[in-house]
Amino acid sequence: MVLESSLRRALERDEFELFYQAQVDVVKRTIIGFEALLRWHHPELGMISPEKFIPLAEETGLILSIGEWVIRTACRQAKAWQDAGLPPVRMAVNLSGKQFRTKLDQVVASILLETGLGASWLELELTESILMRNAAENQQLLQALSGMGCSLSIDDFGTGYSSLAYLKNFPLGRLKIDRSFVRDIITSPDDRAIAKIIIDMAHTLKMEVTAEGVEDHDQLELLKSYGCREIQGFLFSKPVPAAAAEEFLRKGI
Ligand code: G
Ligand code: G
Ligand code: MN
Ligand code: NA
Repeated sequence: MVLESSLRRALERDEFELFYQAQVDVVKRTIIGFEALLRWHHPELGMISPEKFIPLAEETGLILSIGEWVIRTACRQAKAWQDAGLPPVRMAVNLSGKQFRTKLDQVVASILLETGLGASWLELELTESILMRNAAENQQLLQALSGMGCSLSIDDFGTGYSSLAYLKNFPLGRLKIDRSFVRDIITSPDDRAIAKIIIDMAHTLKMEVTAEGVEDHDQLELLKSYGCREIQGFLFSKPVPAAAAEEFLRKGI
């Protein structure tokens, strides 16, 4: 398949780029982190969404080398901003299920060593499906990553096949409320109830919580009134290239 062969060459041809979306402390109105989001500039097709090529990367196993590139590039960027004297921020990276296997801890450890980024600045976003499978092996990996100081969060929380047991069994620091619950939060009492319950549950379990997909002030104010302190969404910023993200860090959002 054509897309597959170009995906194979994309790394060596330097066609990937990370965009960064701000995560904002809504009380202090400061950026406390960025989520790194992968972009592929295909030479003929233009920009291709990760929704299209991540599944292909997973099928072909290319996700391992691409995923490693993502972690390295994100860590390097976070360290460069720190070295430039900008306010230090957390860097969140999405992990695919295929990446989540033995030796991921070693991969992450060597990238942290190589880039010089402190482990506590790196957050790994996991899906519920990652957390649901082969518990024993997973538990070791999660403990190893958490033990070396990385933060772990659950992405798209509430949309997967969840078991609340993993919230107590695994060293997870943050829930990210899926944007499908935020979208209609003003008009849908059900979505509102779900968002509120996730926020309360996170706080009860001494976890942090981030609402995703916040696009307007009404959503923001409602989430704030529920005690959600951190938001990510187009209201503050879309995912942007590194230079634009750096501007936000310099001038504020
Ligand atoms: O910004 P957005 O269109 O980039 O992201 C689309 C989807 O692709 C999201 O579900 C996001 O989690 C996923 N995604 C973006 N970047 C990466 C990445 O580096 N690795 C993995 N596994 N998924 C990513
Ligand atoms: O699955 P994950 O949460 O990693 O994916 C992040 C995706 O959500 C990216 O595609 C990003 O562009 C998108 N996104 C982030 N903020 C918003 C928002 O406020 N509105 C919408 N519609 N999408 C958003
Ligand atoms: Mn994510
Ligand atoms: Na999400």
